Amino acid sequence: MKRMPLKAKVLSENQRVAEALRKTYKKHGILCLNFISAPGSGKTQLLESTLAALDPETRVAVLTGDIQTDNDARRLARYGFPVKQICTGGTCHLDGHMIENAMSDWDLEKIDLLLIENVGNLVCPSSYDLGEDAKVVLLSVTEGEDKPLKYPGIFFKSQLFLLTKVDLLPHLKFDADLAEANARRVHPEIEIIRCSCTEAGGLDAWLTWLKNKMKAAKAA
Ligand SMILES: Nc1nc2c(ncn2[C@@H]2O[C@H](COP(=O)(O)OP(=O)(O)OP(=O)(O)O)[C@@H](O)[C@H]2O)c(=O)[nH]1
Ligand SMILES: [Mg+2]
Repeated sequence: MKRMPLKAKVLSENQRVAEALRKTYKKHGILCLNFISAPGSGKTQLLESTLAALDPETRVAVLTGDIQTDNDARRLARYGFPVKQICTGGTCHLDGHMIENAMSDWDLEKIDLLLIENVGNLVCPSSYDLGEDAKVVLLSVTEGEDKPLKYPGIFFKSQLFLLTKVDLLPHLKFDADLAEANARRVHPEIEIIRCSCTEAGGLDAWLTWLKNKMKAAKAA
């Protein structure tokens, strides 16, 4: 009998769990977004500002992955929505089992939007389907315009690219148009939004995208 390499085995087991998660989200009418970036690109800050901006009646829940510490969950829990930290204990990505376990004591009928902050890493999380409706990749303006070309996997798989911290552009030699063109070389249809969590209105386009996505999910 031909033996399957271990990595392929792990990925195919994850795929099985991801398909089950996808069905679960569909059954309960949950829109799930998986946020991926290098450490420090601003995932937690974006989610904090998003939770602060959402109507308190929005039925949103957050899972946040980290190798160590529950810092991010503590930051996110301040907004009054259910939040759980997933500590991976060294693993550089979240997988389907971790999501299943973390949600096991949540009443999924009470959730319309599930936001998952992945472990800070631009490579490993891209291989692990979490059953999400869309991956959202973040790249901040301090990271270099070439990153979509150097880490094409995640830009290829993401529906949306958020270029973060654009309030810093006046202080940097960063060509935002070039970064976006590089992302489009990898994934011509990728949607791109420039964001800032420190400027008034800096998240308006992102919040509109999110609300439209929620409306579309409800109508489906
Ligand atoms: N100037 C500016 N700083 C920002 C913005 N968004 C985030 N930051 C800062 O960037 C730093 C990292 O932000 P985090 O939200 O912790 O980044 P992260 O991607 O969650 O990091 P990990 O969870 O460690 O991967 C913090 O000091 C934030 O205050 C922004 O829009 N503008
Ligand atoms: Mg974080």
